[in-house]
Amino acid sequence: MSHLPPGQRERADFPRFGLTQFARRFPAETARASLEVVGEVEHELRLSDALSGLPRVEQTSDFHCVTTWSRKGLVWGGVRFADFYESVVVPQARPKAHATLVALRAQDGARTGLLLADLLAPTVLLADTLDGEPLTVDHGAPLRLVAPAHYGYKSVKYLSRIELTREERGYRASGFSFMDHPRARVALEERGRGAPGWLLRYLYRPLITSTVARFAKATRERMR
Ligand SMILES: Nc1nc2c(c(=O)[nH]1)N[C@H]1C(S)=C(S)[C@@H](COP(=O)(O)O)O[C@H]1N2
Ligand SMILES: [Mo]
Repeated sequence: MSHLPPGQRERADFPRFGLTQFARRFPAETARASLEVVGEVEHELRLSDALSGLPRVEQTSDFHCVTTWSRKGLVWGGVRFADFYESVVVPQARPKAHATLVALRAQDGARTGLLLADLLAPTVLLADTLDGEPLTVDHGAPLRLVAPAHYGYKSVKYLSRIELTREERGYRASGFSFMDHPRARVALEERGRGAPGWLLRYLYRPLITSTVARFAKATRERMR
């Protein structure tokens, strides 16, 4: 028996999803998993193949969108963020000690952030496969973050840049700031800033159907 976190409902499919302003935005580069590491570091990095040479893992985890849909049992493949950080970022970029917050940026312009401590959890991956296949553009090719303990908006698709910064500087998020909780832990129902999580359930749930349709339509139009 596996329970869903508070306020979540299971979905059988795994829809392409996000803020509607991103429905028609797609990554320019879908083959090479390039990644920039910038900000409060001694040396900024421009990696052309972020996962190369790092130990690969497969992980099965549930995925929880803040709008209350959950998809169980996704099998992600890639590299643990912690391994990437310890084996590449620390020795090559040499982050400053006060850089404890990471602003995340995607090729489609999506932005959010997570505490470095949250990113270093063993369940956080830099993923390039899903269910044993290379990631599709729908699900974040060439490279996405997977942070299963946090709401889906922290699992940035088309990840292109990570910027290390000071916690007190904060980061700019994609939508309205109330929609982006700095930690967004699913178990604590940290859906957004300010408003209680249970209240946001009722605000977001009615938007799911039209959002799924809008993202699916954009995908179909891109294929034509
Ligand atoms: N770059 C980018 N990452 C994103 C989004 C997006 O629109 N653009 N949407 C987020 C949201 S709200 C969710 S629920 C998940 C959805 O992942 P999926 O489209 O692979 O199902 O991606 C997250 N990461
Ligand atoms: Mo989401």
